[in-house]
Amino acid sequence: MTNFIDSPFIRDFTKITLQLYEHGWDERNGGNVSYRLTEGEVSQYEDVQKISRNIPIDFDGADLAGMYFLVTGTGKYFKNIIEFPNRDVGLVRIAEDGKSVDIVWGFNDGGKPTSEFPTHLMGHATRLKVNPNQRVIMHCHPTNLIAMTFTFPLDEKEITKTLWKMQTESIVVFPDGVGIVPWMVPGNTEIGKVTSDKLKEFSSVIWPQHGIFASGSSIDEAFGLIETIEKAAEIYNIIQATGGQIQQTITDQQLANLARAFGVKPKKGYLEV
Ligand code: 2HA
Ligand code: ZN
Repeated sequence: MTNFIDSPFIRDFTKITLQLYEHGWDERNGGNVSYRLTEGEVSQYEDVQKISRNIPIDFDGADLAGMYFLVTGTGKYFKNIIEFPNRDVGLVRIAEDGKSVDIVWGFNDGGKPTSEFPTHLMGHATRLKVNPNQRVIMHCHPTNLIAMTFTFPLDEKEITKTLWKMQTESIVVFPDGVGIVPWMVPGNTEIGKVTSDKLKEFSSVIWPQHGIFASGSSIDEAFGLIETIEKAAEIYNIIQATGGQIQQTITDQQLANLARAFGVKPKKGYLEV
């Protein structure tokens, strides 16, 4: 029997937290990731059957009772997770009353889940209603996207269409567009409520002058969504930095053609065709 630390879940999780760091999107203790695991996945590992601690959460997670989440710890640095997974990451199970979590693996220095955990849980609950395969919530600080939130109007339709037009791939990866919430203090249930409300219709949400909050059916999907949005923002910023003169772009009709060819549905009312 292998130990959980040697499982593919820890391998995939720690690989991505290192990549997020290496992209420069999770400086210091910036960012947080949570990954829903099933009972069947967890029960293969004998060393996750025991509850080491129970800690209260600032959120009523009754809808998620019994679910398991692998989650980054509060104050932990993404650059270190690969080296100290059982210290910087924990596997938690939402307790029956939904008001606390049982730590069943990790956080072995007395740590606890990220300050954004209530927001993650609200996000999981919302996205599970949209997509039964929902597994991952990923928050990070992508440089170009943050920069764009200083110079671009914070309008969902405008920013989505601009990001769609920055590269052919965009509309195929995020046909549902990108949501935006107002600037808010992070790490509390208020930003959680506003963000999860947006996640009803968008798979990712921009936190202006802060970063992005993205969801997905897998670690690769959530990461790929962020990568694609950030790449589009980078192209936008390069265009601005090189004079901003657009000679040609992808038209709304071309975006519609792309969506049809790839079998995706662009957000209703966004394309003028
Ligand atoms: O975990 O990124 O938004 C640190 C953050 C909070
Ligand atoms: Zn953050």
